[in-house]
Amino acid sequence: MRKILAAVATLGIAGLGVIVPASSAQAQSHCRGVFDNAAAGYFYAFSGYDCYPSIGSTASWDSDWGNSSGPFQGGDTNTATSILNKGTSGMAVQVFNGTGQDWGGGYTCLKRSEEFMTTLVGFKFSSGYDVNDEISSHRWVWEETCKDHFLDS
Ligand SMILES: [Ca+2]
Ligand SMILES: [Ca+2]
Repeated sequence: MRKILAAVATLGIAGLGVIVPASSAQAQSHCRGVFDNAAAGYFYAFSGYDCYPSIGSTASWDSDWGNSSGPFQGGDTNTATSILNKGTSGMAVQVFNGTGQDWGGGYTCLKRSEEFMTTLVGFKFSSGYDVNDEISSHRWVWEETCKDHFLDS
C-alpha cells in the first residue's frame, strides 16, 4: 500500500511537471498575441508594458504625437512603454524624443525582425535620454538610417 501511495505521489509530481510548462506558456508575452493579430503594414504603440493599452496604430508616420493631427494626438506623446512593428516593407520604425519633420535629435529604431518590445524601460535614445514615456514622433526608415541605434529585447 505504501508503495502504491508513493507511486501516486510520484505521478502527482509528474503531473505538476506537466502543468508547469503549460503555465509558463500562458506567461508568454501578451505582445506575441497582439503582434500575431496586428494589421499587416502597421506600427502600434501602447502606454503600458506588454502591448496594452493601445495608444494608436498606423501604417504612416507622425512628426508630433502631441498635436491634434495624424494617428497620434494630444496625450499620446511621452506615454509609450511598448511598441510593435508589423511592417510589410522590411523597414524599421524610427522613434524620436523630439518632434518635427526635420527628424532631428535623439532617436532609436525598432527593426521589423524584432517585431515588438514588451518594455522600453532601460533603453536610451541616441542622445542618451530614456526612451520609455519619451517618444514624441515616429517614421518608417531603412535600417541604414538608424546607424547602430536599435531597440533589442
Ligand atoms: Ca507608459
Ligand atoms: Ca500627431
